[in-house]
Amino acid sequence: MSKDLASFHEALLQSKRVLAVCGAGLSASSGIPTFRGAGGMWRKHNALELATPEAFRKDPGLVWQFYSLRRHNALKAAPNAAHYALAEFARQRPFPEFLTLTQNVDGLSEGAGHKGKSVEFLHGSLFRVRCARSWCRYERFDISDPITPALAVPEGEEDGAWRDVPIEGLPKCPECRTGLLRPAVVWFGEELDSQMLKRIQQHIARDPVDLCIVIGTSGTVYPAAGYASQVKAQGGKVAIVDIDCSVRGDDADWLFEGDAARVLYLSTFPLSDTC
Ligand code: BJW
Repeated sequence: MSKDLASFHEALLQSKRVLAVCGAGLSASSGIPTFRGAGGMWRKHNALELATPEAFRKDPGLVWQFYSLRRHNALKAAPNAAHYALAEFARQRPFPEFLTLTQNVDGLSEGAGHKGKSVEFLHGSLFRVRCARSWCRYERFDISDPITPALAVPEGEEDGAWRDVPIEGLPKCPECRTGLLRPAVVWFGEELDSQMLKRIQQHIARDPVDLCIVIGTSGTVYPAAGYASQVKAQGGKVAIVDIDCSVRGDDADWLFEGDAARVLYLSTFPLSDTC
């Protein structure tokens, strides 16, 4: 395992196919809390309580408040140098040479201009909403803040002060008129989009990926957590960029400990001139 930026950069330039797998640490320096690290929002509010279909069925008001707060904070946040570096690299090395798989739902990659075939959003988006009824196909892009008056985040309460929101105050499906809308994100136990998973598997299987860069993810949630091992098993190299590498990197070829924005901007993509 190496910490040598020069050899990593050389490998990046030489690689015909590069895969980036991103997690919450990518957006940390934009002020978006991670899930499991220090200050992670789910320390105060249990993940299993809030990010499951069961939680939504039990208390949609609580779950909607959690997501309203995150929509509000994400709309105020700006992409950081890491988002721009990945977007710039995608422009220099278009798909299929470079593919990013992000678990983030905050819209910051899109805000940096990272869109199209070069990026797959594994866990959906905070800014898409869909009908919670499985038989109703209604879905839309929605950046309204608040999404309903009852879900407004009171000024000074951006850290989250929970209150009762009656079901009448939650967004309703305008199509079937019987269901509530829900964030179009992937909760624990829910299937990721099958077409997207197929595209990713075909991409990895068609021509082996030479280099996988794992950025700011604890690597605890599947299927995202499995892609680096898959690349490794096919003979590719793996680099990890994370602020805390203390429990990581057993099979990584490079390990860079630091803020993703700083590491990616300063060292990984020195050719980027947009950030
Ligand atoms: C920095 C930094 C800085 C901080 N710079 N770094 C195979 C084996 C075992 C279990 C399963 C399996 N396959 C599927 C499962 C079940 C389950 C799962 O993985 N469970 C695990 C807990 C074991 N997976 C699923 O249910 C998935 N569905 C699925 O596979 O369907 C089929 C199926 C179902 C059931 C069984 C089998 C098959 C769906 C997973 C959906 C995850 N959803 C969430 C919520 C999304 C919506 C939302 O945002 O609200 O996704 S959970 C949460 O975790 C969120 C994240 O995207 C995801 C990953 O978290 P991430 O990004 O890694 O964040 P952190 O906080 O964990 O880590 C941050 C990292 O950044 C840390 O390392 C920090 O050090 C670092 N860092 N600051 C650089 N400045």
